[in-house]
Amino acid sequence: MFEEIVEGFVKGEKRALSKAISFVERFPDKAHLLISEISKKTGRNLISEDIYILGITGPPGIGKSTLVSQLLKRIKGGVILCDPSSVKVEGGAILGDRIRIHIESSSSEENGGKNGVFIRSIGTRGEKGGISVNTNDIINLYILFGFKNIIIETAGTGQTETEISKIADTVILVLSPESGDEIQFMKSGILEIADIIVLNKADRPMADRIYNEIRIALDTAHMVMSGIGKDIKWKPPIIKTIAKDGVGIDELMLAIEQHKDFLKNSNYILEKRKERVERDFVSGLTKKIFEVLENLQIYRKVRNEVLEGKKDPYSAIEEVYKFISQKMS
Ligand SMILES: Nc1nc2c(ncn2[C@@H]2O[C@H](COP(=O)(O)OP(=O)(O)O)[C@@H](O)[C@H]2O)c(=O)[nH]1
Ligand SMILES: [Mg+2]
Repeated sequence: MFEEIVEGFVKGEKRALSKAISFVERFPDKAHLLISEISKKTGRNLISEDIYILGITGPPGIGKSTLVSQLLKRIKGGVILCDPSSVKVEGGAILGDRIRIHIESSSSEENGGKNGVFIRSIGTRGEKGGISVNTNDIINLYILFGFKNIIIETAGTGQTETEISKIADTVILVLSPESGDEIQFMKSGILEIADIIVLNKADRPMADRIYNEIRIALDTAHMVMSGIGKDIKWKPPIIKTIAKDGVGIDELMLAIEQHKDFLKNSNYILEKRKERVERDFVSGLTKKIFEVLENLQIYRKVRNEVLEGKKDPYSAIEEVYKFISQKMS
């Protein structure tokens, strides 16, 4: 069933990669079947230390996509754009991002670029904030395809930012001179989210004032964390950029390299890789087990009794659990 996709994938055809992504998006419950086939054929290691995942987060309109397109002039790899606005605005938002990145990046070409860059926009289906359910599958497909760098752009709400820091090795938090409120809101949380802070739209008035506010927020966060005994070894740099004009991108690249070195030296990348693969494994398996459960007569019977108010959910749990453990022992 997957032969054509798998064959093309192994040959390094971007059309096959594109088809594989469409498949996992359309049939999430069968995604593991396709990915396992591909994984067997390519033999690539999902927990390799050579892989680097960069997350870019921040409010909509702050310049994330513009930054990504600038970075793509210097980094090659697979890009995932999680755009929550694409849920509401039919087609338009996705297209907008694609076109902007397409035009501004000299090296990118959607679906079939020859320069080692591949960009995919995905809707988020209203999931928590900016990260789609399929993000991990797509990351794994990129890794299996052979990309060493993966960039994920996600529009930030508080929750998404924590999500992205679980997935990405380096998280860039993008702010702008208009972000005063956000900085107040985040305060000490800022250190838990951001490895690098970008102050984009530095061409706008008040950029210096906001720069200082971020500096103070970071210092305070640092003091608070040290105060509660947390040993903070990495202090996020603040990089001023004008993404639309390519200003500050070299400095940003330097900060990215420095953070990468920091991670490598502290053995952190491998740990993160393992955690990600474990999460995939456990959540995938849980879903499968639940499918089995839903087909059990006792589950459906007990569930109905709970819904009809005939049984309390706590004893219902015990009843189903006992049934299953007896069957399995
Ligand atoms: N003034 C100014 N505008 C920028 C800058 N970077 C991006 N923009 C503009 O901000 C708007 C939103 O950019 P976009 O990259 O789509 O933001 P995203 O929603 O965070 O991905 C676009 O019109 C960009 O041209 C900048 O450094 N300065
Ligand atoms: Mg964008």
